Amino acid sequence: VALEKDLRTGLQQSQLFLLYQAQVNNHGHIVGAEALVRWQHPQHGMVSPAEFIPLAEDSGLILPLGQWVLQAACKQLACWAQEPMYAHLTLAVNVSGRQLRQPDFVQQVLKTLENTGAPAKQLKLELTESLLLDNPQDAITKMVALKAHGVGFSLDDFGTGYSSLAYLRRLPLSQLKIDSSFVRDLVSEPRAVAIVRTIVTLADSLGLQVIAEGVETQEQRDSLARNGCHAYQGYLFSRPGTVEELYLCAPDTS
Ligand code: G
Ligand code: G
Ligand code: MN
Ligand code: NA
Repeated sequence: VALEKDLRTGLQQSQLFLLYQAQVNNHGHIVGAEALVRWQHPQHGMVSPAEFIPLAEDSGLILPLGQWVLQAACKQLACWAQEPMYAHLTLAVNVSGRQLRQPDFVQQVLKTLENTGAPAKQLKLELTESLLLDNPQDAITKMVALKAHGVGFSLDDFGTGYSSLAYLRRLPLSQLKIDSSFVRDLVSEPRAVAIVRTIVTLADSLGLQVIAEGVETQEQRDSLARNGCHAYQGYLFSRPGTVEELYLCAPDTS
């Protein structure tokens, strides 16, 4: 409860900030980033989102927090759009269930794109399977509306939830994100390789892009590439860092 009150204050006092983790293609060039929120608590230091996002969801603070993240991410995207070197970068933003369930979620996203000047085509919203299962029809309707403006959708932690193939067929996704648990076991477990290969095949037949998360070693990256993966994210390429740190990653010159 004390932490919740601190979070409310922290949100008002700009204690939250975004870090960016690079997403690279098969040539090793950066094609985008995922925005990951951080909280610099005045006494406790850095608090992990794994700790404060669930808290924010329970208290409803996730709504102003989520809006702050979206606004900050779109400002960054608008900045990149002005720079020829960075104009092609996409930015992925995590969306929580409670955020998506807001009746005016679509309008909020569109308004934020408009007032920041961020190009809709370069915004990717990351949703999880469990979040979508809550009320699939409502989620699909909102996704379709945003997609019509160019916003992309990535299914985060893919393979760990319970999404049926029937839903997958109906969801207007642009990307599947292979969960880090499969990536971690790739080199030691043939069954993890089989799952990765199946996800890639499924994505290819549905016309979706596949990105793997939590890629920490060259062996993992090579196994993913051999099995048809399109893009990668993880400590092997870059830790979540400031935007300046992100610029140190290899630019996409292809
Ligand atoms: O950045 P890190 O890997 O520590 O993130 C921990 C968890 O917090 C992950 O599940 C991640 O998806 C989530 N997370 C990070 N940033 C955000 C955000 O801006 N909004 C939401 N809803 N979740 C986030
Ligand atoms: O749930 P989501 O996938 O959005 O969260 C991403 C989380 O994974 C963040 O907390 C981020 O810091 C973490 N992360 C990113 N890359 C790696 C990695 O290579 N290894 C590990 N262990 N964690 C990672
Ligand atoms: Mn994510
Ligand atoms: Na994930």
